[in-house]
Amino acid sequence: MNFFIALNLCWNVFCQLFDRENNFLCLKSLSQMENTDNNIIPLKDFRPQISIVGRRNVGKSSLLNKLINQEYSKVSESPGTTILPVEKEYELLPLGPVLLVDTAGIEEEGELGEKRISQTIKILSQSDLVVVVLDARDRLHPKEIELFANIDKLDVGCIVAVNKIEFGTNQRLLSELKELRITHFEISCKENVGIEDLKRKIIRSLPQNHNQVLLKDIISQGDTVVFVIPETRQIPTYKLLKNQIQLISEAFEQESIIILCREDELKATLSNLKNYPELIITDSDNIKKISNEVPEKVKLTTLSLLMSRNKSDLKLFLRGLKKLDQLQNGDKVIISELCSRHPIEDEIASVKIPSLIEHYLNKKLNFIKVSEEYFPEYLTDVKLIIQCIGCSKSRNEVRYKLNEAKLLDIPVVNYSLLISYLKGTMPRVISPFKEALLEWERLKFSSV
Ligand SMILES: Nc1nc2c(ncn2[C@@H]2O[C@H](COP(=O)(O)OP(=O)(O)OP(=O)(O)O)[C@@H](O)[C@H]2O)c(=O)[nH]1
Ligand SMILES: [Mg+2]
Repeated sequence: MNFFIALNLCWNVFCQLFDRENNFLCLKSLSQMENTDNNIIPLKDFRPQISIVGRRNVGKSSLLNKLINQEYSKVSESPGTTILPVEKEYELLPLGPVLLVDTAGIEEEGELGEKRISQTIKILSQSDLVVVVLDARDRLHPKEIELFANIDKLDVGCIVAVNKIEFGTNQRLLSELKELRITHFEISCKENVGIEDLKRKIIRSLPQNHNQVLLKDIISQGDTVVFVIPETRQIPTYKLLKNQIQLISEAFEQESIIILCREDELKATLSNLKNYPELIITDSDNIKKISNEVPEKVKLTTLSLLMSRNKSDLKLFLRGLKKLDQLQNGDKVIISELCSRHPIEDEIASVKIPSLIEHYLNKKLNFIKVSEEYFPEYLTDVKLIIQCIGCSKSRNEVRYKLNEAKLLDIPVVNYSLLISYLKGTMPRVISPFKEALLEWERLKFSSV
């Protein structure tokens, strides 16, 4: 037990030494920390983002100003006033800090207009909630219908505000919204009508659990968790340290017992226990071996799957995985790297994954490795995206990348789920995650 108390103290120190900007543990001296602001947590990552979108001149900037009760974003009667996104950090009480983003209008013509639209689409993919503003006098514009379709693909929360209602509301607009099963709020920024109700709706609609946990929600008080420390010969220790510490800390907070051992100590560790542990966490590389050694009734998963779940959406990846067996000779598959600075990941992307897939399918595919911030526009007819876990990226950065794939309607799976599948350890590795397991059953995978 003393070990855990010591560990908890260490955790507090680690938290202070931890450079969140790079998501690495930086072993800086305390004096260095005092002299630099590198250890400041970028607030944007922890604030839910609410984006205000819509056509030009509908009153987006007026709404932002009404929500914060300040003249912050420029309002004018000429369409196209907001050209670049306007961000405002704000305490939306009683919820807390949020980031409000006012955007350029979406229906502009020409090259510049297109640029602004794609900028707005990128903003959508970074949003936790979107407020679409419509003009009460008009019918739905094709660009607005396209906007709703994109929001739908992203699975992001959306509130529709019909503004300028003092002019009367177009009945055809109302029936078009009804047809699309879109509920709306009627407001007037000019007359200050409906703003408070809209604000309350925004607060209620923001997703809870903005900062997800790695382990806490799948273990209970008194559970025993065995964490098999992965072989760190090739992977720099500092990269894994952060996640290992988070796991240990969450188990500690949950009043679970966590036992750390090396792979070659697992057998001895298990035989020293009176009962089997509730959960074993290991590494993708040794998952097959361990799953053969440990009885089926013991839940087993990998650290990378816990991280994937924390940073993204296992259900989305399962749907992408389903497409793997449908790939044909010559099909284009993107291997998408977010953390290109580690040579080991380079090797996984360019060698390990392609050869595992080609061996499994017995087909020759056209693999394209992409490590840019956004997928290049020339990428057409892509059958599958294989996404890295993004271990050195924040949850939001991974989410933006996945949203891009969603907007392009391309199925996406990530490294850890794909490797577990190819190694024949599915669905066992998702056994601790109820929702993912249900999705697996719903998709009715053929057994590997
Ligand atoms: N009558 C009336 N006018 C409004 C209302 N809300 C905004 N306006 C006016 O509509 C015009 C456009 O408002 P903005 O807030 O600049 O609209 P926007 O959507 O940000 O426009 P762009 O930045 O050009 O895309 C301004 O003249 C506002 O005063 C409203 O509820 N009623
Ligand atoms: Mg504006």
